[in-house]
Amino acid sequence: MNLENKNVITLGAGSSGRAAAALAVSAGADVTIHDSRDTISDLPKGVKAVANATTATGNASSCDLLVVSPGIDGNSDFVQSYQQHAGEMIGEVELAYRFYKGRIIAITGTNGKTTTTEIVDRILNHCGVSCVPCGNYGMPFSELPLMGEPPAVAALEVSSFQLETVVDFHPNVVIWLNFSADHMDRYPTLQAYKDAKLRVFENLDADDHVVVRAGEDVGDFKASVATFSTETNADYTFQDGWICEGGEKVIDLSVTQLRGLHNAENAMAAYAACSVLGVKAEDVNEALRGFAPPLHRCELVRTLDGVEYINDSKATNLHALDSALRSQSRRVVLIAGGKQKGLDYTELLPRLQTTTKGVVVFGEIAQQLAATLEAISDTVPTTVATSLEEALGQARDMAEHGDTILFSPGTSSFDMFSGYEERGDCFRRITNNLK
Ligand code: UMA
Repeated sequence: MNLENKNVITLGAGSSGRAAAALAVSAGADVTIHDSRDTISDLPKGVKAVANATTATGNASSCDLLVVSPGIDGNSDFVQSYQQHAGEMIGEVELAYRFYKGRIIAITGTNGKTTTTEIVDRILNHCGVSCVPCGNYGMPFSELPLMGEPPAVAALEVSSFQLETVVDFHPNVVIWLNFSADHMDRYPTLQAYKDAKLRVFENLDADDHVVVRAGEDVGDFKASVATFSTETNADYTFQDGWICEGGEKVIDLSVTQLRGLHNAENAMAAYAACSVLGVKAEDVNEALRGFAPPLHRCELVRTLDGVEYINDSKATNLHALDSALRSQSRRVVLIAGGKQKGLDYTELLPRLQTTTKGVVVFGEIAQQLAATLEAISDTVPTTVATSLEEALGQARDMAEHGDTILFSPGTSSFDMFSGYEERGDCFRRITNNLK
């Protein structure tokens, strides 16, 4: 892409907006970051900034290229005020794609993206293929083309927000892990959320590869397909702690710290995608020895008085919460709740009835959630807490030796925290201070 002397506006001064701006400057563009915040710090060299940006600022601005950060809704008046005088509008992932020369494994799905991204990264680097995890997790994709020696492969976690604004984006391998409701505060319908995600397939051709969970409805595309499943027939299946390929045991997950069937699926998908690049099962076995998933994903914080404390703060939607419940082998006291983002926990009531002995709810959604849980109150009592500290105290009162206190909120954290990491760190800190 030729950006020499082009006028570029990047919307959003977060990590992706700043990385996109740096990339555009390096390509010779005249770049300004616009953000509705009143101060913009850490500007890349050569980039100008406009703070306090509004639709009025957008109406008065024009550019050759508008690059929108994923967290800013492309349908908002804010973005549209800029788009009307922009030669082209794309997202940060599309911009990075136009400059990155390596191969791309694009990893999407509602849950498990980050763990899968980490496993791909671990396998490939162990097998001598340079790889960097990036995108929705790790560094913004736009940082890769600017590296002195860009990696041969980008393990690119892509969110629906990032996929909304792709145009030519064409990964070599796509992993589709799963799909369920999320981000209903951004999308008008579940189908709109899915349509955004499905855009990952739109430029594939016959030389490309798709790794998809068996039974997922992902429509038609041109690429070869490999399926995985812990439940049904597939190219990759799971038996006695082993990933099986064509029915034969090939990867031993018992030597890793990956717990639960959802993590087995993440590992299968990662292995299948790396196989496309020619890695051998024996090298993957070596690569995964001791592998632990990233923090905040069913992370065992400690065991106190025979009670396990598990931090699953990354569970920001109901599918993730359901997966966490499914993978517990002990009776659970659940701590759930957080931001009100239009999710209905009713669908989880049968699972809660079979797995939990009590629930503590907290956050913006607490009262609504307590009302939903009223339907199972004869077997699963619910209490309401006003803080995470209080929630842990109440959960501790309910738990007995041999139980698990599972912190798996099922929704986002932004009502009380800056993100799921801060929320999980807070849970870990309080837990570690318990006497
Ligand atoms: N902003 C405005 N006007 C608005 C809205 C926001 O100016 O109307 C500004 C904010 O003031 C802020 C900036 O936009 O300065 C934030 O942009 P952003 O939300 O895109 O944040 P980034 O820091 O660029 O982070 C984004 C992703 N964030 C989101 O998709 C919400 C990060 O994913 C990603 O890691 C990063 O780019 C690098 O690629 C985070 C995330 O929560 C982890 N993702 C969602 C999820 O996983 O559920 C999809």
